[in-house]
Amino acid sequence: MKKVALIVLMFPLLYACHQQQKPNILFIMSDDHAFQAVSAYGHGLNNTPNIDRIANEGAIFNKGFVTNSICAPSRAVVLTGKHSFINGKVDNIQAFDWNQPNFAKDLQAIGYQTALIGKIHLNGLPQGFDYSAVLPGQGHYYNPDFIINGVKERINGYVTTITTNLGLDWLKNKRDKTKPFLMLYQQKAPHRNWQSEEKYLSLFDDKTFDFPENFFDNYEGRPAAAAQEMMISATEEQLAVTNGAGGHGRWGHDFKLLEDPFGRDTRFNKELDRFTPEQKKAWLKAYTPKNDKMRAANLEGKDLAHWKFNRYLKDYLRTIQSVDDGVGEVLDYLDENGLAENTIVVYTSDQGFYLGEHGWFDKRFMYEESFRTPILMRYPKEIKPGTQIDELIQNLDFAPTFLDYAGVEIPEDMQGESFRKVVSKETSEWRDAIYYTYYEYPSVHMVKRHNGVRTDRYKLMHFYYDIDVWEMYDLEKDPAEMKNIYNDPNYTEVQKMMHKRFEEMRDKYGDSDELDQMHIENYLSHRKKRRQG
Ligand code: SGN
Ligand code: CA
Repeated sequence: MKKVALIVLMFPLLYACHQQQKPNILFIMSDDHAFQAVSAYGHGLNNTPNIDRIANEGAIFNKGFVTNSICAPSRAVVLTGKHSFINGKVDNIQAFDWNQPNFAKDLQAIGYQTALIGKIHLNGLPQGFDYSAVLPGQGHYYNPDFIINGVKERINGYVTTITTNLGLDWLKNKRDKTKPFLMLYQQKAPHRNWQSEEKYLSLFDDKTFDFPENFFDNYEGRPAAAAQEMMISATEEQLAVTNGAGGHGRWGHDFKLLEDPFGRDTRFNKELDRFTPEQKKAWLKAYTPKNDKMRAANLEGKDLAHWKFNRYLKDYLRTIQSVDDGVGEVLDYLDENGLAENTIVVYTSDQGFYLGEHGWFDKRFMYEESFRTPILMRYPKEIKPGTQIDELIQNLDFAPTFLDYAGVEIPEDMQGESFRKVVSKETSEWRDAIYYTYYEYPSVHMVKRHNGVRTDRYKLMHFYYDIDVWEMYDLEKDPAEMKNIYNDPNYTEVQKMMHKRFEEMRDKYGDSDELDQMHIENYLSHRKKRRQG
């Protein structure tokens, strides 16, 4: 009898202990962070020692991909574990339905305490989070507004630092320490227009970066690639077409020639108005001498392209340095509070980015640099330090994976799969193909609608709507995707096989020509309404 009473008495305690056994989840996502700019991937552009720590003490994913290479849709895929055409958030423009299930809601339901901090880029009040402190829309780099539990307030300072501080404050002071936690800690950086923190304004000044090999691409055999508006070094004619619409790299906004020599692009000057006098002073001090030197050099042709490429890349990498600092602070907090062992840490981005490959910045295309995304993951209980993952993993898989770790049954209609056993190396059984869709067209950067399938070696893509073009690549022979081998007689069998895989993928995930057509109609009517309203 006594024994029974004791067990009954101890039950809440045992329950609490059991709850604590559930792993915490710290999901770190930055915006537009190319894997080429995470030093753990070995490209040698920059140093990200804190992000690298996650891989050194855990796993690095060499074939991590998104399903739709653009911000808001990617976030919707992460939350729901469903492709864009199922969760409904196909582009940055149309609304996201927060009423649908998401993995944060599922974790909340079993007693997790949940927080969402930083950029989310989805309209409406986030659902599934006990605490949220988010940027409205894209947010600002300097003195940004935040919406904290639904209430807007301006916070002075630099956005990356503020986001980190909000995250640390939640971990230290707002968290219920008896509960397992889920924290989505999501940075705005390194999103365009790459405004760095004051202390990094001169980082890389002593460095010169070489063009990637295919910077001067002629887009032969790839008409959709030729039609984009995301050139780092566009001609004046190209700039004139897109000026105002924000496409190709712009003198003021992107290259920060504080006054546009052609007198058109004053948007960046306007943004400086947001700065405090001290911030502005630091910026002018750093940029004015560099800009004067550039103007005096009267650069042309390849030299001018090289200057633009360097200005772009350095600004981009500078913003990443602050992201890395923040990761370091949060990892230190876990260490110092005995949380490292029982916390799953993921570092990723909402998609990849072009750092001059094909002459570009931005993303959207299913070509590797933007289709891929960095994924690094640490969980000492199950992942060995230095693990390399070469399976085809997608951002679609995060939700079911986290639910798996938390011991929640994965809802049947989630389309991703748990990669828990892949990353612990308990299984080598995994999918051998992945599916991709992109919809936001016509829009900024003018990347045409397309979809496709990628296997370990080959990629088949279809561009449609105002074009009907297939592309195919042999990634083993042509990793830079410069030669479209669609209809190449040497690949007839491969082409047949890839078409079959493409149809299989569309069937498996529930995509179709009818859905594509519906998205086109929705998009056009939405744009029309916006123009009228
Ligand atoms: C803004 C950027 C674009 C970028 C989109 C989407 N222009 O429009 O370059 O492609 O956001 O980015 S900017 O001049 O306003 O920075 S996303 O990450 O939100 O998808
Ligand atoms: Ca993005």
